[in-house]
Parts: sequence; C-alpha cells; structure tokens
Amino acid sequence: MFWQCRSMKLDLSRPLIMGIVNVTPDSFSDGGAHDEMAAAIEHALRLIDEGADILDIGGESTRPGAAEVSVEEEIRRVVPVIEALKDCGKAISVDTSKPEVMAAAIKAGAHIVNDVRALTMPGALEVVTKSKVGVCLMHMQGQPQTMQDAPDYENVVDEVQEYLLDRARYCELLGVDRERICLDYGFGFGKTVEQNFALLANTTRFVESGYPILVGLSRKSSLGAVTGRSVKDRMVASVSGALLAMQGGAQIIRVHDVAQTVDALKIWLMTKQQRM
Ligand code: YH5
Repeated sequence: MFWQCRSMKLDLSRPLIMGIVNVTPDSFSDGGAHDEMAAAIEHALRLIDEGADILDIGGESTRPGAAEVSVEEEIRRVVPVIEALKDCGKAISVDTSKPEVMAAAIKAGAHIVNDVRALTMPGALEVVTKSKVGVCLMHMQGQPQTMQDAPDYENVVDEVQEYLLDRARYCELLGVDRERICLDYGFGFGKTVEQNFALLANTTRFVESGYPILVGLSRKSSLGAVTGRSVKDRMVASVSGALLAMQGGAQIIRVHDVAQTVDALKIWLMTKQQRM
C-alpha cells in the first residue's frame, strides 16, 4: 500500500512516524521570528535524526481554548520552515485548515496537507485539487474552542467512520485522487475520554476502509485523564497508545516523541516479518 504525496510515493508496508514540529512563539523561544524559525528547523532535523518519516509543520495551535492565528501570521511561521526542509528527503506536511496557508505551503514545497477540518473551509478543497499533494482528512465534532463542552454521539465509531468516508468520496468527486487520501478519526477532537479509547480500540475498522489511517494521540489530555499525568509526563502513555494504533493497523502515527516511538515500532516490527 502507498500514499501518493506529490512526487513522493510513501510506502506503507510498515507504519510511518510523523514527527510534530510546532512553529509557535511559546514552543521554543521567546526571541524574535528568526529564533522561532531556527528553533523549529533545528527541532525538525533532530526528529529526522531520531527516525521520523514525515515532518508535520504547524503554525496554529488547535488545542481547546488556544488563540486564533491570522492567515498572514501562520504563513510567516510555516513557509520559511517548509522552504528550509523541502529537500531534506522526508515528506513535509503542513498542519493547517486555511486555504491561503495551504497554497503558500504547497508553493514552498510541502508534500502533504494535514487538515483537522478535513478541507471544509471555503476554498481549501480547490487548493488541494489544483495540486497533487497528499491530504489527511480528520474528523472533528464542533470547533476547537468548544469541541470538548458536550461531545455527542449515538455510536462514535459508526458516525466518525461515516463522516470520513463521505468526506473522502466528496473529495474524490471534486478531483482528489483516491491514492492521495489518508483518514484520521481525530483522537481528542470533540470526544470524551471513553469515546477516544473506543476509536483507538476500533482502529482496525477504519483500516478496513482501505484508505491509509493516521492516528494522533501524542500527549493528549485523554492520556492525562487516564494516567493522572501532566503533558510533560505523558511519553510512556503516548508510546503505549502509538503501539496499540500500530497493532490495530494504523499506517501513520503522529507523535512528539519520535525516538521513543521508533523503539516501539522496532519491537512491533519484530513480531511481523518486516524490515525497516
Ligand atoms: C491529530 O490527531 N492533532 S494538533 C492537545 C494536547 C496535545 C497535543 C496537551 N493535529 C492532530 O497534537 N492532525 C493535531 O494536549 C492533528 N491528527 C491530525 N491529522 C493537537 C495536538 C495536541 C493537542
């Protein structure tokens, strides 16, 4: 199985590790724009060294209650980082919902658009259709500011699955090749702790859809709810969740802790007859 991302055909015969690179003022430095960019690039290079297959560059926080960022500011944050990394040999993903940011990122060389809003912002689908980038369509109930207020489902697995398949079909209808699409059930996005784990436990159901499945649970609050640990102490819970996602057949795992997740991947691979 492959995921076609522009010129890159990602081989999904083993799970790929997507390393998270946040380009936000608070993540790395309190210096100026240059420091912020330099720190993000340095971090990305470290993640490559640790074994990341894909780098996910994000300039806007989608955590509940986070401040919104303007189009101009988001472009200012992510574009220089993408330009610096575009020839590093790894696939470059941009984590955004804004069509203008997608267009700027694609122009700068990004291979993947990773959208927690599944290309629902006006103009987003058109930007993606005009290029050949890979796209990750994620499910979210509500909007980041309020999504955790009252998650509501009759059957979370069925409803998320139906949403994602509808969205994939619609994107295909408007011209996104099937081989370019990846789906993500959106762990932590408008779901209770129980609902998040119901999705994780049913990863195989999503894998059976035939589309590549991306899972992102790294450091998320549901892991904190179960372990009683703060964000900085959720590495073991994150790697445990990543391993469960791999065992369920997920092909792309989005993580902060690349080195530790690669160790888990190596152990997992020994139980399959596959090679790195
Ligand atoms: C995702 O799951 N998540 S940004 C809250 C946290 C920790 C981490 C402390 N973009 C996903 O990583 N894209 C984000 O609590 C994503 N799938 C895809 N495809 C949120 C995040 C985070 C939020």
